[in-house]
Amino acid sequence: MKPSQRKIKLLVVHGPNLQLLGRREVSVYGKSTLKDINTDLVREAAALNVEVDFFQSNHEGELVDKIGTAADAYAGILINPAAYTHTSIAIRDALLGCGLPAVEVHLSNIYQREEFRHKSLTAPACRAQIAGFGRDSYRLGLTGLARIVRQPASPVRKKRRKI
Ligand code: CA2
Repeated sequence: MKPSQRKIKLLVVHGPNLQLLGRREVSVYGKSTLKDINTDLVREAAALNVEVDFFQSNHEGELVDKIGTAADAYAGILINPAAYTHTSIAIRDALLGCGLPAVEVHLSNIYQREEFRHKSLTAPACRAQIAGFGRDSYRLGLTGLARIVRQPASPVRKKRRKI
């Protein structure tokens, strides 16, 4: 199989405490579990003709390691850094360093919540951010990421000759 015929693979990264979804804080994050969200993403990936793998960790270093090696196997990253969104320079640097396009997603609208959630350290390292659509943020984020990954690299502009 030619490399160009290989299916695009995208990595979905879930940050700390997201494994608790659907069991606690239901009034804020809804009833859906992480498994439900991953199931949505597998279905959406099939419709988009891409593959998805999942990684969840409560540990900053593990998230950094996974992002750091992602370019070996994946064409892009969909990430909910959860609380690390607001604190982690390490994850921001890993996203910038891995060279892959990333899309940040949040279940809640972080800008409507406590002030400390208004600042995302990781979003500037991502091509886009989607927040506030609940479980659908992930599906919408995956669609956007697939579009970004498929976009042809913009042509290098030819320098004009001085006349
Ligand atoms: O809205 C989001 O997706 C967040 O990334 C969720 C994070 C929060 O720290 C961010 O500010 C916004 C929290 C994820 C942990 O979710 C829990 C679910 C159930 C029980 C406890 C935490």
